[in-house]
Amino acid sequence: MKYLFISDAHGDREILVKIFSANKDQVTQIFYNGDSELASNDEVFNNVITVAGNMDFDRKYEMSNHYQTKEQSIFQTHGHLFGVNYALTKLILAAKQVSAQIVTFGHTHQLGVEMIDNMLIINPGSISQPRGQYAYLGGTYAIVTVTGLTYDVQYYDRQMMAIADLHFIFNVTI
Ligand SMILES: [Mn+2]
Repeated sequence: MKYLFISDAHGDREILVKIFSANKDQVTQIFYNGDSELASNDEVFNNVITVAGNMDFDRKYEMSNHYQTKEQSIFQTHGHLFGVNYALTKLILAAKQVSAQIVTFGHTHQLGVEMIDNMLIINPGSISQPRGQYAYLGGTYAIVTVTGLTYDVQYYDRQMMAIADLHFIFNVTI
């Protein structure tokens, strides 16, 4: 299974068209984590799972999603409702309530990935307005490849080039 996570384009529709069209047939599912500032029914989001960001005023967006398949349980939300600028505690508690294996969010515009309590917690960063130590990359998204109990996490830049320093392997412990 391969999942593409991307967030916080803030009106930069063209980059979403580019990345989605290049990847839609290559991954199992694309998740857009909010703050597109586009309509929820924009055709760019066809077959993409979206959530509302604090800058999305279309009320048809979901505030969070629980994606559940036979293989995977993924909790997706933008993050502002869970105070992710301050701590991940509330987000993690909500994810545990749905027995999530992967938790994905945005909002901070800072990429990050770690395992907490056997859950992969991933922020793909902002594709258009990155902040923090990786802002120089100009924007990022991430692809997670799940093989058995292993998560392979690769971040990409706006040119869809893999960033060598941002490749991580995590294992679920049983
Ligand atoms: Mn944002």
